[in-house]
Amino acid sequence: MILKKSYRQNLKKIFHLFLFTLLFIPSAIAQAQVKTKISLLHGSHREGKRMDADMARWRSYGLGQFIHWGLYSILGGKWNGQQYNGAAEWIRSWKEIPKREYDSLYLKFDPKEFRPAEWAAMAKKMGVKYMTITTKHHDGFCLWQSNFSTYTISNSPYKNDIIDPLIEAYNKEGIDVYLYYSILDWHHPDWRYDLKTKEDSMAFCRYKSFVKNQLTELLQKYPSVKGFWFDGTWDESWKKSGAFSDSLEQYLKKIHPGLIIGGRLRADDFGNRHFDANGEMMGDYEQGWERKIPKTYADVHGNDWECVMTIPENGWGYSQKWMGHWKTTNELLEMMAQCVSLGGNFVVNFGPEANGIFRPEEIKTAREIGEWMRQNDDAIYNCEYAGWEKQDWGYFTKKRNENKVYMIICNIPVSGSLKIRSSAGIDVAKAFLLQSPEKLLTMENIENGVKFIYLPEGLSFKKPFVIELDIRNAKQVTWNK
Ligand code: H79
Repeated sequence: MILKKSYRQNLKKIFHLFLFTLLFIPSAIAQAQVKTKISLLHGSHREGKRMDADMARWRSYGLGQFIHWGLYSILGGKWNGQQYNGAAEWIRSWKEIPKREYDSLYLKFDPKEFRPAEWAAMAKKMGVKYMTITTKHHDGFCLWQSNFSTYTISNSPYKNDIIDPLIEAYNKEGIDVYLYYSILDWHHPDWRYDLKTKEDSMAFCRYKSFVKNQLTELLQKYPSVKGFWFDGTWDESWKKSGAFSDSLEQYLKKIHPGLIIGGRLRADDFGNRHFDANGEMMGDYEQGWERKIPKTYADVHGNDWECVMTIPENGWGYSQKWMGHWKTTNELLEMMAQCVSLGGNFVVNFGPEANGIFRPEEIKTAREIGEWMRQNDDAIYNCEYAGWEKQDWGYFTKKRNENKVYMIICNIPVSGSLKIRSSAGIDVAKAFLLQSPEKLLTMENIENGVKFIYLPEGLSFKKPFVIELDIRNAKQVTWNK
Protein backbone atom coordinates (compact mmCIF):
# COMPACT_ATOMS: atom_id res chain seq x y z
CA MET A 1 0.00 0.00 0.00
CA ILE A 2 2.83 2.41 1.03
CA LEU A 3 4.82 1.42 -1.99
CA LYS A 4 1.86 2.03 -4.17
CA LYS A 5 1.43 5.53 -2.67
CA SER A 6 5.06 6.54 -3.32
CA TYR A 7 4.77 5.08 -6.80
CA ARG A 8 1.73 7.25 -7.38
CA GLN A 9 3.52 10.28 -5.96
CA ASN A 10 6.42 9.63 -8.29
CA LEU A 11 4.08 9.36 -11.20
CA LYS A 12 2.52 12.66 -10.13
CA LYS A 13 5.96 14.27 -10.01
CA ILE A 14 6.79 13.02 -13.46
CA PHE A 15 3.45 14.27 -14.70
CA HIS A 16 4.08 17.74 -13.16
CA LEU A 17 7.53 17.84 -14.69
CA PHE A 18 6.00 16.92 -18.02
CA LEU A 19 3.35 19.69 -17.64
CA PHE A 20 6.02 22.20 -16.65
CA THR A 21 8.05 21.28 -19.71
CA LEU A 22 5.01 21.58 -21.95
CA LEU A 23 4.08 24.96 -20.53
CA PHE A 24 7.43 26.64 -20.21
CA ILE A 25 9.66 25.32 -22.95
CA PRO A 26 7.67 26.92 -25.78
CA SER A 27 7.71 30.27 -23.99
CA ALA A 28 11.45 29.89 -23.39
CA ILE A 29 11.89 29.23 -27.10
CA ALA A 30 9.71 32.23 -27.90
CA GLN A 31 11.83 34.38 -25.60
CA ALA A 32 14.94 33.14 -27.29
CA GLN A 33 13.33 34.03 -30.60
CA VAL A 34 12.54 37.54 -29.37
CA LYS A 35 16.17 37.85 -28.43
CA THR A 36 17.26 36.80 -31.90
CA LYS A 37 15.24 39.62 -33.49
CA ILE A 38 17.54 41.29 -35.95
CA SER A 39 18.44 44.77 -34.93
CA LEU A 40 17.59 47.16 -37.75
CA LEU A 41 18.17 50.86 -38.21
CA HIS A 42 15.68 51.07 -41.06
CA GLY A 43 13.07 48.45 -40.34
CA SER A 44 9.50 48.92 -39.21
CA HIS A 45 9.21 51.69 -36.64
CA ARG A 46 5.76 50.92 -35.34
CA GLU A 47 4.07 48.08 -33.50
CA GLY A 48 0.52 47.39 -34.58
CA LYS A 49 -1.69 49.64 -36.65
CA ARG A 50 -1.64 53.41 -36.97
CA MET A 51 -4.48 54.55 -34.72
CA ASP A 52 -4.83 58.24 -35.67
CA ALA A 53 -7.88 59.89 -37.28
CA ASP A 54 -6.36 60.07 -40.79
CA MET A 55 -5.73 56.34 -40.82
CA ALA A 56 -9.21 55.67 -39.38
CA ARG A 57 -10.61 57.63 -42.31
CA TRP A 58 -8.49 55.59 -44.76
CA ARG A 59 -9.77 52.41 -43.14
CA SER A 60 -13.39 53.47 -43.62
CA TYR A 61 -13.15 54.07 -47.41
CA GLY A 62 -14.06 50.57 -48.65
CA LEU A 63 -13.95 51.56 -52.32
CA GLY A 64 -11.43 53.63 -54.25
CA GLN A 65 -10.53 54.66 -57.79
CA PHE A 66 -7.10 54.46 -59.41
CA ILE A 67 -6.36 56.52 -62.52
CA HIS A 68 -3.45 55.84 -64.85
CA TRP A 69 -2.99 58.67 -67.30
CA GLY A 70 0.11 59.79 -69.16
CA LEU A 71 1.98 59.67 -72.45
CA TYR A 72 1.31 55.93 -72.81
CA SER A 73 -2.38 56.86 -73.09
CA ILE A 74 -1.59 58.39 -76.49
CA LEU A 75 -0.36 55.06 -77.84
CA GLY A 76 -2.96 52.84 -76.18
CA GLY A 77 -0.74 49.76 -76.40
CA LYS A 78 0.10 50.14 -80.13
CA TRP A 79 3.20 51.26 -81.98
CA ASN A 80 3.20 51.62 -85.77
CA GLY A 81 0.10 49.43 -85.95
CA GLN A 82 1.75 46.69 -83.89
CA GLN A 83 0.11 45.48 -80.72
CA TYR A 84 2.25 45.46 -77.55
CA ASN A 85 1.44 42.41 -75.45
CA GLY A 86 2.42 43.83 -72.08
CA ALA A 87 0.59 46.37 -69.92
CA ALA A 88 -0.11 49.48 -72.04
CA GLU A 89 1.72 51.84 -69.63
CA TRP A 90 4.87 49.73 -70.00
CA ILE A 91 5.07 50.17 -73.78
CA ARG A 92 8.18 52.38 -73.61
CA SER A 93 10.12 49.35 -72.39
CA TRP A 94 9.25 47.46 -75.60
CA LYS A 95 12.28 46.89 -77.80
CA GLU A 96 10.28 47.92 -80.88
CA ILE A 97 10.08 51.51 -79.67
CA PRO A 98 12.89 54.04 -80.20
CA LYS A 99 13.10 55.72 -76.80
CA ARG A 100 13.64 59.15 -78.31
CA GLU A 101 10.37 58.87 -80.20
CA TYR A 102 8.47 57.84 -77.09
CA ASP A 103 10.05 60.67 -75.13
CA SER A 104 8.77 63.14 -77.75
CA LEU A 105 5.17 62.09 -77.22
CA TYR A 106 4.71 64.93 -74.75
CA LEU A 107 4.57 67.22 -77.79
CA LYS A 108 1.27 65.51 -78.59
CA PHE A 109 -0.28 65.43 -75.13
CA ASP A 110 -3.21 67.80 -75.45
CA PRO A 111 -6.29 66.48 -73.64
CA LYS A 112 -8.89 68.84 -75.06
CA GLU A 113 -11.76 66.81 -73.58
CA PHE A 114 -10.35 66.75 -70.05
CA ARG A 115 -13.12 67.88 -67.73
CA PRO A 116 -12.10 67.23 -64.13
CA ALA A 117 -15.57 67.99 -62.76
CA GLU A 118 -17.00 65.22 -64.95
CA TRP A 119 -14.34 62.76 -63.81
CA ALA A 120 -15.11 63.59 -60.20
CA ALA A 121 -18.87 63.36 -60.75
CA MET A 122 -18.46 59.89 -62.28
CA ALA A 123 -16.34 58.81 -59.31
CA LYS A 124 -18.84 60.24 -56.85
CA LYS A 125 -21.68 58.39 -58.54
CA MET A 126 -19.64 55.20 -58.47
CA GLY A 127 -19.36 55.59 -54.71
CA VAL A 128 -15.59 55.84 -54.35
CA LYS A 129 -14.24 57.55 -51.25
CA TYR A 130 -10.69 58.07 -52.48
CA MET A 131 -8.83 58.43 -55.73
CA THR A 132 -5.17 57.87 -56.64
CA ILE A 133 -3.76 59.55 -59.76
CA THR A 134 -0.44 58.95 -61.51
CA THR A 135 1.55 62.18 -61.11
CA LYS A 136 4.59 60.49 -62.69
CA HIS A 137 4.68 56.92 -63.97
CA HIS A 138 7.77 54.91 -64.94
CA ASP A 139 8.19 56.94 -68.16
CA GLY A 140 9.01 59.98 -66.02
CA PHE A 141 6.50 62.41 -67.53
CA CYS A 142 5.00 64.72 -64.92
CA LEU A 143 1.31 65.63 -65.05
CA TRP A 144 1.97 68.65 -62.84
CA GLN A 145 3.98 71.79 -63.53
CA SER A 146 7.10 70.69 -61.71
CA ASN A 147 9.94 73.15 -61.26
CA PHE A 148 12.42 70.29 -61.07
CA SER A 149 11.91 68.87 -64.55
CA THR A 150 11.29 70.09 -68.08
CA TYR A 151 9.57 66.80 -68.93
CA THR A 152 6.22 68.01 -67.68
CA ILE A 153 2.77 69.05 -68.74
CA SER A 154 4.01 72.69 -68.90
CA ASN A 155 5.94 71.84 -72.06
CA SER A 156 3.11 69.93 -73.71
CA PRO A 157 0.67 71.72 -76.01
CA TYR A 158 -1.88 71.51 -73.18
CA LYS A 159 0.42 73.42 -70.79
CA ASN A 160 -2.04 73.45 -67.87
CA ASP A 161 -1.59 71.60 -64.65
CA ILE A 162 -3.62 68.36 -64.55
CA ILE A 163 -3.25 67.53 -60.88
CA ASP A 164 -4.47 70.81 -59.41
CA PRO A 165 -7.95 70.91 -61.04
CA LEU A 166 -8.38 67.17 -60.46
CA ILE A 167 -7.76 67.47 -56.74
CA GLU A 168 -10.07 70.46 -56.55
CA ALA A 169 -12.88 68.66 -58.39
CA TYR A 170 -12.58 65.44 -56.41
CA ASN A 171 -12.30 67.22 -53.07
CA LYS A 172 -15.41 69.21 -53.99
CA GLU A 173 -17.23 65.89 -54.28
CA GLY A 174 -15.88 64.86 -50.88
CA ILE A 175 -13.39 62.37 -52.36
CA ASP A 176 -9.88 62.21 -50.89
CA VAL A 177 -6.94 62.30 -53.30
CA TYR A 178 -3.68 60.33 -53.17
CA LEU A 179 -0.72 60.81 -55.48
CA TYR A 180 0.90 57.90 -57.31
CA TYR A 181 4.61 58.52 -57.85
CA SER A 182 7.00 56.13 -59.56
CA ILE A 183 10.45 55.98 -58.02
CA LEU A 184 11.68 54.10 -61.10
CA ASP A 185 12.19 56.68 -63.87
CA TRP A 186 13.11 55.57 -67.40
CA HIS A 187 13.61 59.13 -68.58
CA HIS A 188 15.72 60.78 -65.91
CA PRO A 189 19.44 60.77 -66.75
CA ASP A 190 20.43 60.05 -63.16
CA TRP A 191 18.15 57.05 -62.65
CA ARG A 192 20.12 53.82 -62.18
CA TYR A 193 18.91 50.24 -61.97
CA ASP A 194 21.89 49.30 -59.83
CA LEU A 195 24.79 51.06 -58.20
CA LYS A 196 27.88 49.33 -59.52
CA THR A 197 30.29 52.22 -59.89
CA LYS A 198 31.09 55.42 -58.06
CA GLU A 199 29.55 57.30 -60.96
CA ASP A 200 26.32 55.33 -60.50
CA SER A 201 26.21 56.26 -56.83
CA MET A 202 26.84 59.93 -57.56
CA ALA A 203 24.15 60.00 -60.24
CA PHE A 204 21.68 58.19 -58.02
CA CYS A 205 22.43 60.60 -55.21
CA ARG A 206 21.36 63.42 -57.52
CA TYR A 207 18.29 61.40 -58.46
CA LYS A 208 17.34 60.98 -54.82
CA SER A 209 17.52 64.76 -54.31
CA PHE A 210 15.30 65.18 -57.35
CA VAL A 211 12.75 62.77 -55.85
CA LYS A 212 12.78 64.58 -52.52
CA ASN A 213 12.37 67.93 -54.26
CA GLN A 214 9.47 66.73 -56.36
CA LEU A 215 7.66 65.15 -53.44
CA THR A 216 8.12 68.27 -51.34
CA GLU A 217 6.82 70.31 -54.23
CA LEU A 218 3.74 68.08 -54.59
CA LEU A 219 2.88 68.46 -50.91
CA GLN A 220 3.42 72.21 -51.02
CA LYS A 221 1.34 72.66 -54.15
CA TYR A 222 -1.45 70.31 -53.09
CA PRO A 223 -1.84 70.51 -49.33
CA SER A 224 -5.14 68.58 -49.31
CA VAL A 225 -3.61 65.31 -50.52
CA LYS A 226 -3.89 62.49 -48.02
CA GLY A 227 -0.98 60.33 -49.06
CA PHE A 228 1.45 59.00 -51.65
CA TRP A 229 1.19 55.74 -53.57
CA PHE A 230 4.76 54.76 -54.40
CA ASP A 231 5.66 52.28 -57.12
CA GLY A 232 8.72 51.09 -59.07
CA THR A 233 10.80 50.39 -55.96
CA TRP A 234 12.01 46.94 -56.91
CA ASP A 235 15.37 47.77 -58.48
CA GLU A 236 18.71 47.17 -56.78
CA SER A 237 19.54 50.89 -56.67
CA TRP A 238 16.50 51.59 -54.50
CA LYS A 239 16.90 48.43 -52.45
CA LYS A 240 20.35 49.71 -51.54
CA SER A 241 18.83 53.04 -50.47
CA GLY A 242 17.06 51.88 -47.31
CA ALA A 243 18.46 54.68 -45.16
CA PHE A 244 17.32 57.27 -47.68
CA SER A 245 13.83 55.85 -48.11
CA ASP A 246 13.45 55.72 -44.34
CA SER A 247 14.51 59.32 -43.85
CA LEU A 248 12.39 60.38 -46.84
CA GLU A 249 9.27 58.81 -45.35
CA GLN A 250 9.89 60.44 -41.99
CA TYR A 251 10.58 63.79 -43.60
CA LEU A 252 7.40 63.71 -45.74
CA LYS A 253 5.30 62.83 -42.70
CA LYS A 254 6.89 65.63 -40.74
CA ILE A 255 6.12 68.29 -43.32
CA HIS A 256 2.62 66.88 -43.92
CA PRO A 257 1.23 65.46 -40.67
CA GLY A 258 -1.19 62.58 -41.13
CA LEU A 259 0.26 61.63 -44.54
CA ILE A 260 -0.40 58.02 -45.49
CA ILE A 261 2.29 55.96 -47.21
CA GLY A 262 1.95 52.26 -47.98
CA GLY A 263 4.54 49.55 -47.51
CA ARG A 264 5.97 49.82 -50.99
CA LEU A 265 8.24 52.82 -50.53
CA ARG A 266 10.92 51.55 -48.24
CA ALA A 267 13.65 48.98 -48.14
CA ASP A 268 15.24 47.92 -44.84
CA ASP A 269 18.97 47.73 -44.00
CA PHE A 270 19.25 44.52 -46.05
CA GLY A 271 17.14 45.56 -49.03
CA ASN A 272 13.99 43.74 -47.88
CA ARG A 273 10.88 45.40 -49.24
CA HIS A 274 7.33 45.58 -47.85
CA PHE A 275 8.31 43.57 -44.74
CA ASP A 276 11.58 44.06 -42.88
CA ALA A 277 14.05 41.32 -41.96
CA ASN A 278 11.92 40.56 -38.86
CA GLY A 279 8.78 40.16 -40.93
CA GLU A 280 7.29 43.46 -39.72
CA MET A 281 5.42 45.59 -42.23
CA MET A 282 7.03 48.87 -43.23
CA GLY A 283 4.64 51.73 -44.03
CA ASP A 284 1.07 52.35 -43.00
CA TYR A 285 -0.68 49.55 -44.88
CA GLU A 286 0.15 46.46 -46.93
CA GLN A 287 0.60 47.53 -50.52
CA GLY A 288 1.43 44.17 -52.07
CA TRP A 289 -2.08 43.24 -53.17
CA GLU A 290 -1.84 44.30 -56.79
CA ARG A 291 -4.28 42.40 -59.05
CA LYS A 292 -4.63 39.74 -56.36
CA ILE A 293 -6.77 39.35 -53.26
CA PRO A 294 -5.95 37.54 -50.02
CA LYS A 295 -8.02 34.43 -49.31
CA THR A 296 -8.01 34.48 -45.52
CA TYR A 297 -7.54 36.99 -42.72
CA ALA A 298 -4.28 35.26 -41.83
CA ASP A 299 -2.92 36.27 -45.25
CA VAL A 300 -3.01 39.96 -44.23
CA HIS A 301 -1.40 39.41 -40.83
CA GLY A 302 -3.96 41.68 -39.15
CA ASN A 303 -2.53 44.66 -41.06
CA ASP A 304 -4.36 47.41 -42.87
CA TRP A 305 -4.25 46.69 -46.58
CA GLU A 306 -5.56 47.67 -49.98
CA CYS A 307 -6.10 45.79 -53.22
CA VAL A 308 -5.68 47.61 -56.54
CA MET A 309 -7.38 45.90 -59.48
CA THR A 310 -7.53 46.30 -63.23
CA ILE A 311 -10.78 45.72 -65.12
CA PRO A 312 -8.99 43.92 -67.97
CA GLU A 313 -6.62 41.10 -67.05
CA ASN A 314 -3.57 43.33 -67.00
CA GLY A 315 -2.81 46.88 -68.09
CA TRP A 316 -3.46 50.09 -66.18
CA GLY A 317 -3.02 52.77 -68.84
CA TYR A 318 -5.41 53.17 -71.76
CA SER A 319 -5.22 50.35 -74.29
CA GLN A 320 -6.97 50.55 -77.66
CA LYS A 321 -7.64 46.86 -77.37
CA TRP A 322 -8.49 45.28 -74.06
CA MET A 323 -6.95 41.84 -74.15
CA GLY A 324 -8.03 38.75 -72.25
CA HIS A 325 -10.99 38.63 -69.91
CA TRP A 326 -12.68 41.87 -68.77
CA LYS A 327 -14.12 41.67 -65.32
CA THR A 328 -17.87 42.07 -65.17
CA THR A 329 -19.43 44.41 -62.63
CA ASN A 330 -20.57 41.39 -60.61
CA GLU A 331 -17.02 40.05 -60.51
CA LEU A 332 -15.75 43.42 -59.29
CA LEU A 333 -18.52 43.66 -56.69
CA GLU A 334 -17.61 40.22 -55.41
CA MET A 335 -13.94 41.21 -55.24
CA MET A 336 -14.87 44.34 -53.30
CA ALA A 337 -16.97 42.24 -50.89
CA GLN A 338 -14.05 39.85 -50.40
CA CYS A 339 -11.63 42.71 -49.71
CA VAL A 340 -13.87 44.50 -47.23
CA SER A 341 -14.70 41.19 -45.52
CA LEU A 342 -10.97 40.76 -44.87
CA GLY A 343 -10.53 44.33 -43.62
CA GLY A 344 -9.13 45.87 -46.81
CA ASN A 345 -10.03 48.60 -49.28
CA PHE A 346 -10.78 47.76 -52.91
CA VAL A 347 -9.55 50.07 -55.67
CA VAL A 348 -10.69 49.84 -59.29
CA ASN A 349 -8.36 51.19 -61.97
CA PHE A 350 -9.36 53.43 -64.87
CA GLY A 351 -7.20 54.33 -67.87
CA PRO A 352 -8.69 57.30 -69.73
CA GLU A 353 -7.75 58.03 -73.34
CA ALA A 354 -5.16 60.72 -74.00
CA ASN A 355 -7.89 63.21 -74.90
CA GLY A 356 -9.42 62.89 -71.44
CA ILE A 357 -12.36 60.62 -72.27
CA PHE A 358 -13.07 57.38 -70.43
CA ARG A 359 -13.77 54.33 -72.57
CA PRO A 360 -17.42 53.21 -72.66
CA GLU A 361 -16.68 49.95 -70.79
CA GLU A 362 -15.25 51.91 -67.87
CA ILE A 363 -18.13 54.37 -67.83
CA LYS A 364 -20.56 51.44 -67.73
CA THR A 365 -18.61 49.69 -64.96
CA ALA A 366 -18.52 52.87 -62.85
CA ARG A 367 -22.26 53.41 -63.36
CA GLU A 368 -23.16 49.83 -62.46
CA ILE A 369 -20.95 49.75 -59.37
CA GLY A 370 -22.56 53.05 -58.34
CA GLU A 371 -26.06 51.66 -58.78
CA TRP A 372 -25.16 48.75 -56.52
CA MET A 373 -23.47 50.99 -53.97
CA ARG A 374 -26.51 53.23 -53.68
CA GLN A 375 -28.54 50.27 -52.42
CA ASN A 376 -25.88 48.36 -50.52
CA ASP A 377 -23.09 50.67 -49.38
CA ASP A 378 -24.01 50.06 -45.71
CA ALA A 379 -22.17 46.76 -46.09
CA ILE A 380 -19.04 48.45 -47.51
CA TYR A 381 -18.30 51.82 -45.90
CA ASN A 382 -16.71 51.80 -42.48
CA CYS A 383 -16.84 48.03 -42.34
CA GLU A 384 -14.31 45.51 -41.13
CA TYR A 385 -13.54 41.83 -40.76
CA ALA A 386 -16.42 40.21 -38.85
CA GLY A 387 -14.44 37.29 -37.49
CA TRP A 388 -17.06 34.76 -38.60
CA GLU A 389 -16.31 31.61 -40.55
CA LYS A 390 -16.60 32.21 -44.28
CA GLN A 391 -19.46 30.39 -45.98
CA ASP A 392 -19.85 29.42 -49.63
CA TRP A 393 -22.68 31.90 -50.30
CA GLY A 394 -20.41 34.93 -49.95
CA TYR A 395 -18.84 37.30 -47.43
CA PHE A 396 -19.45 38.77 -43.97
CA THR A 397 -18.60 42.37 -43.20
CA LYS A 398 -19.15 44.13 -39.88
CA LYS A 399 -19.87 47.80 -39.27
CA ARG A 400 -17.09 49.22 -37.15
CA ASN A 401 -18.18 49.98 -33.58
CA GLU A 402 -21.73 48.80 -34.22
CA ASN A 403 -23.54 45.51 -33.64
CA LYS A 404 -24.34 44.98 -37.29
CA VAL A 405 -23.04 42.24 -39.51
CA TYR A 406 -23.75 42.11 -43.24
CA MET A 407 -23.94 39.05 -45.45
CA ILE A 408 -22.99 39.92 -49.02
CA ILE A 409 -24.46 37.04 -50.97
CA CYS A 410 -22.89 36.18 -54.29
CA ASN A 411 -24.12 32.59 -54.71
CA ILE A 412 -27.61 31.54 -53.59
CA PRO A 413 -27.64 27.85 -52.60
CA VAL A 414 -30.37 25.86 -54.37
CA SER A 415 -31.76 25.03 -50.91
CA GLY A 416 -32.51 28.72 -50.35
CA SER A 417 -31.05 28.50 -46.86
CA LEU A 418 -27.94 30.35 -45.82
CA LYS A 419 -25.77 28.90 -43.10
CA ILE A 420 -24.00 31.16 -40.63
CA ARG A 421 -21.65 30.29 -37.83
CA SER A 422 -21.09 33.23 -35.51
CA SER A 423 -18.48 33.63 -32.82
CA ALA A 424 -19.39 32.07 -29.47
CA GLY A 425 -21.74 34.14 -27.35
CA ILE A 426 -22.90 36.29 -30.22
CA ASP A 427 -26.47 35.89 -31.33
CA VAL A 428 -28.55 37.34 -34.12
CA ALA A 429 -31.63 39.30 -33.02
CA LYS A 430 -33.00 39.80 -36.50
CA ALA A 431 -32.10 39.35 -40.14
CA PHE A 432 -33.51 41.22 -43.12
CA LEU A 433 -32.71 42.04 -46.70
CA LEU A 434 -31.11 45.47 -46.82
CA GLN A 435 -33.59 46.33 -49.54
CA SER A 436 -36.67 45.49 -47.44
CA PRO A 437 -35.84 46.02 -43.76
CA GLU A 438 -39.49 45.75 -42.71
CA LYS A 439 -39.70 42.04 -43.67
CA LEU A 440 -37.77 39.90 -41.20
CA LEU A 441 -36.25 36.70 -42.52
CA THR A 442 -36.94 33.35 -40.85
CA MET A 443 -34.02 31.94 -38.88
CA GLU A 444 -33.50 28.49 -37.47
CA ASN A 445 -31.01 27.61 -34.74
CA ILE A 446 -29.12 24.45 -35.53
CA GLU A 447 -26.67 24.40 -32.65
CA ASN A 448 -24.82 26.97 -30.57
CA GLY A 449 -23.82 29.75 -32.94
CA VAL A 450 -24.97 27.92 -36.05
CA LYS A 451 -28.10 29.07 -37.84
CA PHE A 452 -29.89 28.83 -41.09
CA ILE A 453 -31.41 31.94 -42.56
CA TYR A 454 -34.18 31.22 -45.05
CA LEU A 455 -34.65 33.35 -48.11
CA PRO A 456 -38.18 34.13 -49.24
CA GLU A 457 -39.33 31.73 -51.95
CA GLY A 458 -39.01 32.84 -55.54
CA LEU A 459 -36.28 35.32 -54.73
CA SER A 460 -33.90 35.76 -57.62
CA PHE A 461 -31.06 38.21 -57.98
CA LYS A 462 -28.83 39.15 -60.87
CA LYS A 463 -26.37 40.94 -58.60
CA PRO A 464 -24.87 40.29 -55.18
CA PHE A 465 -27.32 41.28 -52.45
CA VAL A 466 -27.07 42.04 -48.77
CA ILE A 467 -28.70 40.72 -45.60
CA GLU A 468 -28.24 42.75 -42.45
CA LEU A 469 -27.93 40.89 -39.16
CA ASP A 470 -28.59 42.83 -35.99
CA ILE A 471 -26.57 41.34 -33.21
CA ARG A 472 -27.61 40.89 -29.60
CA ASN A 473 -25.34 40.08 -26.65
CA ALA A 474 -22.43 41.61 -28.52
CA LYS A 475 -21.57 43.92 -25.63
CA GLN A 476 -20.66 41.04 -23.35
CA VAL A 477 -18.32 39.42 -25.83
CA THR A 478 -15.36 40.48 -27.80
CA TRP A 479 -15.47 39.94 -31.51
CA ASN A 480 -13.39 37.04 -32.60
CA LYS A 481 -10.48 38.67 -34.40
O1 H79 B 1 1.22 51.24 -62.38
C1 H79 B 1 0.81 49.93 -62.52
C2 H79 B 1 1.86 49.09 -63.14
O2 H79 B 1 2.40 49.68 -64.30
C3 H79 B 1 2.85 48.98 -62.03
N1 H79 B 1 2.07 49.03 -60.84
C4 H79 B 1 0.70 49.21 -61.20
C5 H79 B 1 -0.08 49.95 -60.16
C6 H79 B 1 3.67 47.80 -62.13
N2 H79 B 1 4.58 47.69 -62.95
N3 H79 B 1 5.15 46.52 -62.82
N4 H79 B 1 4.59 45.90 -61.90
C7 H79 B 1 3.64 46.65 -61.43
C8 H79 B 1 4.99 44.60 -61.46
C9 H79 B 1 5.93 44.10 -62.47
C10 H79 B 1 7.24 43.97 -62.17
C11 H79 B 1 8.12 43.63 -63.23
FE1 H79 B 1 9.92 43.13 -63.11
C12 H79 B 1 8.89 44.55 -63.86
C13 H79 B 1 8.25 42.42 -63.90
C14 H79 B 1 9.23 42.60 -64.89
C15 H79 B 1 9.59 43.94 -64.88
C16 H79 B 1 10.32 43.03 -61.10
C17 H79 B 1 11.16 43.91 -61.75
C18 H79 B 1 10.54 41.82 -61.65
C19 H79 B 1 11.51 41.91 -62.60
C20 H79 B 1 11.89 43.22 -62.64
